[in-house]
Amino acid sequence: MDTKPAPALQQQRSGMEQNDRLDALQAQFGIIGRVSLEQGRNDLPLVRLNGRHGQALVSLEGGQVIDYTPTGQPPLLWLSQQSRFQPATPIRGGIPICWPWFGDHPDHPQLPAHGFARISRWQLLETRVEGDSTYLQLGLDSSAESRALWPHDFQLRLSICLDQQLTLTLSSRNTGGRPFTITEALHSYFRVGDIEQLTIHGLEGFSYRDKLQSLQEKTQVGDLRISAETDRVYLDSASTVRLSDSSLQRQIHVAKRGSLSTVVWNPWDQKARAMVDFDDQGFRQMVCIETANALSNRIELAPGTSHQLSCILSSEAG
Ligand code: TA6
Repeated sequence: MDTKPAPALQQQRSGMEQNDRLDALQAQFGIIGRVSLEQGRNDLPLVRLNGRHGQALVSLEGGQVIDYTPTGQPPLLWLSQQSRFQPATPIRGGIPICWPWFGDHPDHPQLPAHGFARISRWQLLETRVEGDSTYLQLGLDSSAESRALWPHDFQLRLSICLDQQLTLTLSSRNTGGRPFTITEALHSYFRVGDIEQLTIHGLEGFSYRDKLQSLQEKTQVGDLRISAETDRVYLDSASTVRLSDSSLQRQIHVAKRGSLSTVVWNPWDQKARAMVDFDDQGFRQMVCIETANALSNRIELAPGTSHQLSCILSSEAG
């Protein structure tokens, strides 16, 4: 196992080369009025999806949705203004892809937290439009660099559908000759008006592991309100979570398929200040509700088999 810090999992490109490449991607994948390529901060390539019901912005660096704004509403996702937008560096906010491990690597804590998918350059594979639905598919396959971090062969596909909701499906396929185990998360950062005016429904009665108290097992009693640092992994739960935001007068629904864990995280003030890419007061306008398979909900994949993890995000005023 390579114990050096994670190598940058993509080649640096010159400015000109990047522009040429973006033009080529636009020519191959652009769809007038619905899909376009653009350069984000530090020239990172972004794919903008448009539709009657909203718009979304996806970074090829990390395969990460960084904006989702339903028509007539404020953005649904939170994105730190301090995010660094550098290659091989996690983007703080949106929907990071945590794969092939959630949290610290179980045996090698010096490896990148939340795995390497979110610090890799994903390939743009397909775009298409069907009526009001706009589709995008990204891919990340095993490589010499990834094998240096995790000695398995895989094929990852992220399918994104923008219509009346935003659906992400992360498909993991074992293309090697040995079984492997993954933990994973669509680590969604939701934008709220005021964290202390938010009620989280749908987790009552489920047991969770409290990451702030050595993974102590507890049970959720009633709805969840957040008024301090919170970092919990709810287990064996396939339920939809509803965020009732009385500040923005909005209900957000986080439905899921192929996921038995739901992670709830807010760093609160001290942790937020300690993170250079996290706005000091940003914790007041965000909460992470993560669609995951973590801890005992890990996934074993035999050679030639695959697993799909989906989150379906929707919202309405009220
Ligand atoms: O999902 C919750 C969590 O695991 C927290 O413990 C915190 O570490 C958060 O993810 C953010 O992790 P990151 O590596 O993106 O700073």
